Formats: sequence, C-alpha cells, structure tokens
Amino acid sequence: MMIRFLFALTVFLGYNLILHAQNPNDLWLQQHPAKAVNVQYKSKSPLVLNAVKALKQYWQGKEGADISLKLVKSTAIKAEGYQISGNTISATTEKGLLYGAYAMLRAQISDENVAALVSNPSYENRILNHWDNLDGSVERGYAGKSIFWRGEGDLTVSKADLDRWKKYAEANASIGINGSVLNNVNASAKMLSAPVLQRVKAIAAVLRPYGIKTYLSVNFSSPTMLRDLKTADPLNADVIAWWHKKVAEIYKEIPDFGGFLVKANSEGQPGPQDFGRTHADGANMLADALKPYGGLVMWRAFVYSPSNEDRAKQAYQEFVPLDGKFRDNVIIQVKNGPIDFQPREPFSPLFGAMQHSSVMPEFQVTQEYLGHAYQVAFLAPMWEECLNSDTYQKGEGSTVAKVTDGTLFSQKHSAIAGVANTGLDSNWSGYTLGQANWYAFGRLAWDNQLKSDQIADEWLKLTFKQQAQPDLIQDWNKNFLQPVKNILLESREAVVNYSMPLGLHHIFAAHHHFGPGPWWAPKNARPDWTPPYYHQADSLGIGFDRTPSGSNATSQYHQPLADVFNNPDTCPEMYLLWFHHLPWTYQTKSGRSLWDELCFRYDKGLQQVRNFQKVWDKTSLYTSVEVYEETQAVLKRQTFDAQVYKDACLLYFQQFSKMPIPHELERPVFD
Ligand code: GCW
Repeated sequence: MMIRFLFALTVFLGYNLILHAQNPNDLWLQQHPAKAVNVQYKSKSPLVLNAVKALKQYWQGKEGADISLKLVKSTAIKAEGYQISGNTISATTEKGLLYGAYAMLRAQISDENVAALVSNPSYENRILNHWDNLDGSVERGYAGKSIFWRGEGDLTVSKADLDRWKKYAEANASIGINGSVLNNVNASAKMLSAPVLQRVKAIAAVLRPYGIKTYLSVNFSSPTMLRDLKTADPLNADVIAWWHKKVAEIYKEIPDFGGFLVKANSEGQPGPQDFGRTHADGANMLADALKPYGGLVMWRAFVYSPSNEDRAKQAYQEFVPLDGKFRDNVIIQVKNGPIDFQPREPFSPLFGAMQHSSVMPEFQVTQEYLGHAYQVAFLAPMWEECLNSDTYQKGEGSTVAKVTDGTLFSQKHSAIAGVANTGLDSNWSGYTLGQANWYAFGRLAWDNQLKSDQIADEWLKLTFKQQAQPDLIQDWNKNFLQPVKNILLESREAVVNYSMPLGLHHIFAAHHHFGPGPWWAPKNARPDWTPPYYHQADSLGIGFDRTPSGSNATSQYHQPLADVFNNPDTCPEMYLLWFHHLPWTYQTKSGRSLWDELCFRYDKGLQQVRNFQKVWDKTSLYTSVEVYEETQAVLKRQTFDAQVYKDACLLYFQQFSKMPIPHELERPVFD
C-alpha cells in the first residue's frame, strides 16, 4: 500500500515538475515531446537537413503525417520565400524550405493559417546588430555578457559556445532573421585582426546552416589603429589597397561573409569627414572592396556631434545632399526616429527623402530607453507605428515600410536591422517577456505588415501554451492569453505615459538612460546637453519648437505633413511637445490644460502598470514558477519606477508651471 502510494506520489510530482519545468534556453521553440512525422526531401544540404530536423523535433501536427520539401521553379515564390500547400512545402531556394518548415511548425501551435499561402519576406536582409564588445561587455545590453565574445585573451571556442550559437541560430532561423553583425558599432579595430577573425569564422560556421550571414562592424580608422598606415583617408591609394587586402583575407576564411556595418563621424567615432571627405566617399571605398564578393556596406545615418543646431535635423542635413552618390551595395541605415530610440519619436525624415539610395530602418530591440530589462515593454507596437507612418514622399500611402522595402523605390538591396537584446542570461533577454521583442523584430522584418496583436498572440502561444496543464487548457485563452496579450500590447504606451508623454523626449538620467532626469546636466555641459534643451520648460510653457518659428525641423518632412506638424491643432497629440512649445494653459484635446493633461498622462502610465501587476498575479497556474515570479518582480519594480518617474518629472516641471496637481489625482498610490 505504502509502496503504491509512494509510486503515485512520485508520478504526480514528476508530472507536475515536467509541466512546470521550462528550460529557459528553449525560447519560443519548446522542446515538448514531438509527434512522429515523415519528411520527404531530395537535397542533403545543411539548410535542408536543418529543416527536416526542425520538423522532426517540434512536430505537433497529425501523428505520422507525410511532409515533403520541394525545390520548385516559380515566379510567385521569391528568393527565401515559401509556399505551403497541404503537406508540401515548396520554395525556390533551400533557405525558403527552412523558413517554410518553421512556418508550418508555428502554425500548429499559433493557429495561424499558412495553408496555400505564398509568403515572401518584405526585406531581403533581416539583420540583428549586436553591440557586443570584444571584452565580453555589451553596450546597452541588459541580459548579461556577450554570447560571442569573452575577451581578447580568450578566443578559444568551447562546446558551450557552439551549443549557444546553435540555439541562437535556430531561434533566428525560426523567425526569418538571416544576418548577424557580431560586434558593436563603436567598433574595435582589433575585430579585423587575424586571431579574432578565426573566431568570427567559427561563429559563421555555426550560423551558416541556419541561413544566417555573418557581418562585422568596422572602425573606419582600422588601418591606422592597427598601425599599418598613417592615414585612413578613403581616397588615399594605400588605404584603398589596405581595405581590399583585408576584405580578401576575410572572404578567404568566410566565403559568404555579409559585409560591414559602419558608424562614422558620430559620437566621437572616426570617419571620412576627418579627412575632409564625405560619407559617400567613405562608404563607397568600402563598398568597392566588398563588391567583387557580393558584400554590403550598411552605413549608419545616426550622426551625432555637438552643435548648436537642433539635433533632430542633423542626419537629414548630412545625408540628403548625398542621395544618389552611393554605390549600389551601400545601404543607409536609419534609426526609426530623428533623435535616438526614444520611447516615442516621429519617424526620421530621411525615410522616403533619399529616393536614389537604398535606405534601411534600424530598430532597437534592447530596451535602452524603455526600462532596460527591469520593465515590461513590448516593442512591436512602436515598430508598427513607424513602419506605417506616411512619409507622403510619393503621395499618400508612402509609408516607411513602402519606401524601404522596395515597393516604391527600386532599391538594389533592401534591409532592416534590430539592435539585439541577447546575452548570456539563461533567459537570453534579461527577462522572459523580453524574448517577445526579439521574436517580434524577426516577424516584422519578414512581414512588415504584420499586426502587433498577431505577433503577441503567436509568441504567447508558442512560448506558453504547451506548458499549460491539460485541465486548464480550456480556459487558457480567457485566463492567460487575452490578459497577458493586453499587458504586452499596452506596455509600450504605458512606458511613454509614465516617462515622457505628449512628445516629450530625452529627459533621462545621466549616461545610463534609466529613470528620470529632466534636470540632468554634466559638468561643463555642451549646449545640447544642458537643460532645458530637450523639454524647453520655462514659466511660459513646455516643449521643443521645431516649427518655422523654432528650429524648423518640420521643413524636413514632406507636405502636407510639415503643415500638419506645424499647427498644434492638427499635430498628433502624441508628438505635440516634440514639435511645439506651448503655454501651460494650452487646451489639449481632452479639454484639460496642458499642465493637467501632463499630470493625467504621467498618472495614467503608473495606473496602467499597477494594473499589469494585478492581471499577472492571476496567471500563476499557467507558467513555470520561475517565469511567474520573475515577471512579478519585473512588474513590481516597474510600478515603483513609474511612480518615481511621475513624481520626479511633475515636481520638476511644477517649478515652471506653478500650477497644482489636479484634485482627481489625489488618491492613494496603491490600492
Ligand atoms: O543611443 C545611443 C547609445 C549609444 C550607441 C549610439 C549608437 C552604440 O546611447 O550607446 O552607441 O546610440 O546608436 O551608435
């Protein structure tokens, strides 16, 4: 009797352990017992073998189904695209078969309808940028140390490295990412040294069978920094020869190397302007070296140097005059907004303005300005907002998506980049819900018309549905999916509300960019870092005048947008203080004064996050204990942070407005 009881207890405990154990490394590819599946395929290439492996490892469809992978000729299926009809996955390339296999697997759990659908990627190159340094640190990384680098002194490749890179590659392939830039745009010249290139080669070898090309960020002064030359002038014959030789050396080791990402003449980084040359001179010199091998140059338009000019205007001023002067293997990489990855910015006016150059969006997956890994912020709504912004550059409907993906301008290459949020943390992204941002970036890069709702839905189903205990699955949608999806979908707006609503921006604390600091100024600060630079709060009002009476940054937008932004009555309220300096008593759309509206928005953000806590608290049965408690802790911290933001900012601004906090907001903070 006792033995039977103990046996039953063991089975029961074991059962619960299995249900509650989530290997954090699983990401959205859950290692649940797969059903049997037969896969027919002809090619033995690593890409196809990985497609077969994925199907066998994760199959949740009909037991014993027969699936076939077919390479076909088709004009409808573009390179890397696929078609699923019935049990057949067709593609014109092996990469397409791999993506088709993952799409089929995704559909089994997310209920997405992929049947008979041709799916082609919006962008040819879908790339993660890692701001990882050789010493293992990650700039703006909140998930631990680099997954690629451990320090110059330790370039050996361990079994743990190989396993991790493989898992990373598999996760990327499952969402269609096909490129990785392995190091920080603030690049060390040592990246191009022979021993480091050996490690790059080893990484590339792991990523390749998953369809991922390897790229490097390069320091423009590498020839001088590596002490080979006395100049890095892009028009100097020795410099040109140096880069040609270096590129040849790289391709000898990595024949499918993707190319270079370059941050030049920005935030102190060297660049062609140091030699009186232009961005085009610099980019073209590198492009010429890469051209014979099919390599690309992604030249960043994030140029930022101290000046008395409005910072939001700088990139447009430097780059638009160069439109049409870049080689066809150069892509200008433009951050979503004109300043710097703020919780909300209008789109960069460069989108659609450079009609004779390839232009690609750069999004930030890591939450530099959105609470690091301490706050829940699902970023798909932010990227969706940018992609769907109308630039009007070719008439109504010229969205950022359409001016960058080749729909409106015949770009030789199209691409999109996301600054990764990955690190050595066992949950990869610092907090588990942060994985949704990695997932979302990949999905939007594949299909720039996807809706945030669908992406959140998919990610939650893939990540959590199979963990639910069988007797709870019936109520899973109601008790877990819907409420948690609402948290995700509302989370970015909540961050905007409690940190910088109504178009306020860059009022962060110090260099770490976490927490409020509208008062912050370093010693002997440059003019653009001295308050009230970004918020311009004074006794008369608040906001940055970017209309013709101010910096006139609005003139960089195409009509009718410039006019829409110029008029505070037509300017979308979410950008109000981005473009206007308005009196504290200005009447906002709600009928409240600007001051009262500011108070309400800050408070709303706080209440939203407090509500997220209450909703999440009810989900304990649906996730592992670790994820439940970890998310609880994140939301608790976030509520605290939101309170600090609200109190600090309102107290600071109140010294200028000299107006009282609205009575309605006088209530206990936490109920
Ligand atoms: O947002 C700023 C960051 C820097 C970053 C820079 C850039 C890599 O604070 O850390 O440097 O942008 O995008 O180059």
